[in-house]
Amino acid sequence: MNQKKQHYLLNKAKEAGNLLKNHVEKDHVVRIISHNDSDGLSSAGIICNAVSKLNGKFHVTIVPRLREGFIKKLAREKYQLFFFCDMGSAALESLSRLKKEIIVADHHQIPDEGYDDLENITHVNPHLYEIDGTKDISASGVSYLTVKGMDNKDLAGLALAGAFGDMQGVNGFTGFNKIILDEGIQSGTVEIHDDLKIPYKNEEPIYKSLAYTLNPILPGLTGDLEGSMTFLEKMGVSYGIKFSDLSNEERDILKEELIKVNTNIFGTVYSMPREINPLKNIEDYARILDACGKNKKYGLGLSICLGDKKDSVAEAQRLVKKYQDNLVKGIDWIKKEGSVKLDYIQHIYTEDKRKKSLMGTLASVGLELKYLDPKKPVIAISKMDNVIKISARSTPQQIEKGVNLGKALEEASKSFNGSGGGHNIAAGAVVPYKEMENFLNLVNDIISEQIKS
Ligand SMILES: [Mn+2]
Repeated sequence: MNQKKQHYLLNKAKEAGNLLKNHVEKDHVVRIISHNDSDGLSSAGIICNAVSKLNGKFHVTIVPRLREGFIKKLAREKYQLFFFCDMGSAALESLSRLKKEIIVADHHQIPDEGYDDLENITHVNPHLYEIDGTKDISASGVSYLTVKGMDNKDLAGLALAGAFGDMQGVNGFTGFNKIILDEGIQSGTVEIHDDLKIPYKNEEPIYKSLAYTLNPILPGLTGDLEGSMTFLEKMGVSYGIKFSDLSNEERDILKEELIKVNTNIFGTVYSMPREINPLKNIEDYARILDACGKNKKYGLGLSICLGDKKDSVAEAQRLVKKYQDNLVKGIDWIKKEGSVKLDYIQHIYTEDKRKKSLMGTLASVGLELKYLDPKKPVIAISKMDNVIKISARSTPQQIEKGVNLGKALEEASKSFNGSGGGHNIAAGAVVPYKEMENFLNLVNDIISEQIKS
């Protein structure tokens, strides 16, 4: 049963891969459009690597959302093949108007209405085969499946980085992600070992690494530089040195104490032995791409994926530092300010430029650290000129009760001339600023319906 579904997805991916190859062989420049997060950047990176390997050319654009206006602009371009990664499944009708051949490699929910087989679109999406696109495969995984048959199994690690970016590896990889992991291990490009799952072990002093640890969350340490210093001082470990410079004995003490804070801190660490630090650690790789995306340095993110390691990584790390600094401040803000509560949802709001790109993360971390009410989905709002950008986050417990944020935001945003959608656990939307109150009330009503039905 399960294997059959997997087989269908693999076949579809292969079909897309063959189409890609045919176009490259005809010397067509592949027009790649992808999303601006680490999954989107990894996806684009995977396709670019595959096209390069075939000695083909590509033209990439990274966007935060697939807007109608942008699709219209694409319709005027002369390319023969458009390849959409990490987006497109919700816009098939519009995309089909591009009239050229189109591949959509996405893992977002597919709207109930509006999916027909459109002749010029090869649509690769796990949801078509009842495979879970929120935890079993990300867009970078779908992209990897598309090109892996062309001698690209070395890209498995990059596919996993994208999965981490979409929070899929947090409790171990399952489904297709596990298959991709096994292929990476087999090809010798991915390794696993048990260790402390803290970021930037070779780059940052330990107290900072601890404060920057989000997966898993470390109560009292995550987002808290002082808390982390005190924690290390108490056990007699110098907080100012890097984890990689600790003695074995110190590492053991630290491990023991951290496990008391959160047992999940010790577990499988995924690495790519052929990469340089910090890309070697696949989760750090994902964090670096994320920082590139959030700072709109898409070219930088892609060049890292494409093999320009040293200079690009150094530049990306400066972005990471800035990002981590803002993150720590943001968590402190959530801790102090909390959220505004409605009956079924809660919201946080900012006009601060430094917080805007962090709101989704702050919502997740706030829920996990219980600075926000873990029983209610968080609607995180950033004001951009005359619209508000929304990142919504829920928890597995809320989903079990029926919460589906992707559907709620899609429906509510449409009612106010906005757009939105995503996954049950995480979703996004954009709506006019003047409709903010109405929008929140409608989301509140929709969530209440979801829970009751
Ligand atoms: Mn994604």
